[in-house]
Amino acid sequence: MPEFDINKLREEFPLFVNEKNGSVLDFAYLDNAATSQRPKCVIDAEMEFYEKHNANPLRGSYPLSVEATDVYENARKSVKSFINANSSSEIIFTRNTSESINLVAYSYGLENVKEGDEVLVSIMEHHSNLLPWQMVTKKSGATLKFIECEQDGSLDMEKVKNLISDRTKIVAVTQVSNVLGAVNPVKEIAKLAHEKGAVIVVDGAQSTPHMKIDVKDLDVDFFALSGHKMFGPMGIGVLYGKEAILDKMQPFLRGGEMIDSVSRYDAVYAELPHKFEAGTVNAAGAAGLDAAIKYMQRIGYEYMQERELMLTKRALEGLKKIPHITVYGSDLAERHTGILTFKVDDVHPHDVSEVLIADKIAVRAGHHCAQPLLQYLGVNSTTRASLMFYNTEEEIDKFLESMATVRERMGYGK
Ligand code: 7TS
Repeated sequence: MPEFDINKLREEFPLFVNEKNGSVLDFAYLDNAATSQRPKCVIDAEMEFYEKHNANPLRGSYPLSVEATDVYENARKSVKSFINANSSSEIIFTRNTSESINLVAYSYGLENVKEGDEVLVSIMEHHSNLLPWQMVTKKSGATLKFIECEQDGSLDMEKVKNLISDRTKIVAVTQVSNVLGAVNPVKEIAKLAHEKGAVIVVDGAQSTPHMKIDVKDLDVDFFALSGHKMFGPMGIGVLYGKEAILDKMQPFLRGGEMIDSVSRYDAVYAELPHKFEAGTVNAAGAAGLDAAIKYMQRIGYEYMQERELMLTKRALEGLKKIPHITVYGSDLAERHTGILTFKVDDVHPHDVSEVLIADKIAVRAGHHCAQPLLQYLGVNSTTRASLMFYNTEEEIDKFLESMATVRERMGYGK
């Protein structure tokens, strides 16, 4: 495993470097589950597209447009290898995970889910992997069913097995919960879904920054990810889909560059993946995502995971020592994927985050776009710290020191 100097690695992130004096910023960014920070190579790649290759990709045959197309299509190849898809045709660029899942809901869900059918989701879904299925089941007259999780955030596979029946058409689950950090056994769920003839849609927004994804090994039908959560740009996401399924689906959006030919009243759609990419694409974003993938490959999951676990352990063990704090989900740092969601007795989660903000620590408070999970946990809102490998022990200690003062500063004593 390569060894890196973490301070040197942090210097690759412009936001961690104070522009004025070149020293590292005195600011702990612990909201990585909302969006990661981006290394300079990603920002440069995006800028380089506009500075050196800018033309509308996939259209002109003049050299600049061909270059733009190459940048865009090379990014697609990069994503294909990154998640081990069979072919680049299975990689559709979208804006983000939300759009990817909506694509599946509109183009696959509405066509294939009928009255009497069932769609199964887990209770820990982000709204992005819930609302589209609410829409599909409401429009089709199908039933939306929920897999509830255990106290530690895990799924009881016996319960999952019992919930998947011949009526199940779609199983939509997140690989990693953005609230509990729990990792769901998507490979096993995919097997159960396939045994009953259902397809599985996996929300990979929170998993891709932290673990190797192999869609072939997982045998999932659809997999969605967001560039901005994995060191890439905002506004670029991916939908992976098995070619045989994507081929049969109708387009989600219609317009420029997604056609083969058009007559007055009809159109023949383009082949995959362009059938699903209407209008001018985000080529600069794709270039940035390509750079993010190369960045992750340079650092390696092994190094990132080791650091994340060390930091998560430090934070979790530290929180456990402070009275009146409850951390949701597993007792084990290994099961948190760097995400720690917690409450402080008597103190509103937004007040907790205000104390942390006053101490220059950025966390998120609220329902984290997973309201049904919070209702299931019996809370309205929580505070969440989410870590990335580039966080430091000093930042965790600063966070813990601040957390130890929350109740006192809010007038509840120690
Ligand atoms: N799925 C999961 C599991 C997520 O955590 C998020 C974003 C999304 C889907 C949506 O991703 P988007 O790129 O389409 O916006 N989660 C969060 C969060 O936890 N805090 O801010 C955004």
